[in-house]
Amino acid sequence: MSNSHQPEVRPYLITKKLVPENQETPIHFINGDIVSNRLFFRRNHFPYPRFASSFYFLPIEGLVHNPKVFSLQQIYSLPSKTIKVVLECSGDKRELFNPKVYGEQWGKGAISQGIWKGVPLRSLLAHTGLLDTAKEIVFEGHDYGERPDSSQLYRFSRSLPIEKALDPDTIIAYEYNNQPIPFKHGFPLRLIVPGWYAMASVKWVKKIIVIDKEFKGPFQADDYVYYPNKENDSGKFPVTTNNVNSTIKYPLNRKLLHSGVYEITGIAWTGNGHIAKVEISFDGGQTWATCQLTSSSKKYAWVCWNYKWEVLKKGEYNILSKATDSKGNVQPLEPMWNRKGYGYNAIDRIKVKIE
Ligand SMILES: Nc1nc2c(c(=O)[nH]1)N[C@H]1C(S)=C(S)[C@@H](COP(=O)(O)O)O[C@H]1N2
Ligand SMILES: [Mo]
Repeated sequence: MSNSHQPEVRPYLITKKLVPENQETPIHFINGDIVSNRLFFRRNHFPYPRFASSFYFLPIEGLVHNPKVFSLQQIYSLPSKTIKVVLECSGDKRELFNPKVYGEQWGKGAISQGIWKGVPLRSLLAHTGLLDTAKEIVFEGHDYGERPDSSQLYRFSRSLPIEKALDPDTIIAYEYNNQPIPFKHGFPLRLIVPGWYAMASVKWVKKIIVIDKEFKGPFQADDYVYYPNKENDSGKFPVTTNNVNSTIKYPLNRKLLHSGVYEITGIAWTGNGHIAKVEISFDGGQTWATCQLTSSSKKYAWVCWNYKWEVLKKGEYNILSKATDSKGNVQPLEPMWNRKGYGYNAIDRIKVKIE
């Protein structure tokens, strides 16, 4: 409980847009490794869908031996898997790109983490079988609407290559943090693709279709593609795995502090293996010290880290954090600039002044 003379104060989401709803997590005020439903970031392309969840079935069709329609009860009764997963929007930290890019100007909070429970997609596909010609699996969401570039109606749909779809950790989830998934996050069924940027984790899954070619929907072929060139599409490639990354949570950027001892805290995450180490620099990256990881580093989850900083001398300090993952990926000093502003993962940087 807070001081009895003080009303309780608590953080809120940071509003970027209301319809469709885009709000970011106040990441600097998230303690620990589970983000409650209330503070989970929200990213939508369309207004929320309307459908009757009491009459919900999940069809799997297309290039399968036995097309099937699963009821929610059937899905709940199959052996489940529970995984702690970071979901990070590929536009997280977009506002930090230089030169600037168009698109929602996300700060550092288009990311959240929690515990997802569901049935491995491969268990459902084991019931239908896959034809030899199967190449990709398409997930259609219930939500639809117009895109900025046309008046045509599109559904939010994306595909996965067969290998990723059959990964035992790719699940059709029905619970978040031990509760039914909140409606805004995909109730009753959401695809969860651990290790990939969150656009892959399709909410409100309506239908699963197996196809024999590359899916060309606009959320696959136009958006969520890295375009390294400003003027043309040469060198483009799809957004998939989360880049190794870290964020300093405390102190806040541009804080005025007195000399003393501070605990600098943050998180680090990767889509490749797990976080191997996090380092911190106070001299613009010339020398690095190792941070302490306060939780064990697990695949798909962020790790919390801290560093005890004793600072006596007045002045301005640049504080940099740099994560390395178990596959040897290291955060770069500069991000890979791309026209739509995806995958920002440069070394995190704040500035404080000791006075
Ligand atoms: N059906 C559907 N699924 C979706 C989206 C969407 O607009 N519709 N947005 C995607 C994107 S880009 C992100 S970052 C995450 C956001 O999930 P959240 O709103 O639960 O945080 O959902 C993904 N899945
Ligand atoms: Mo996203």
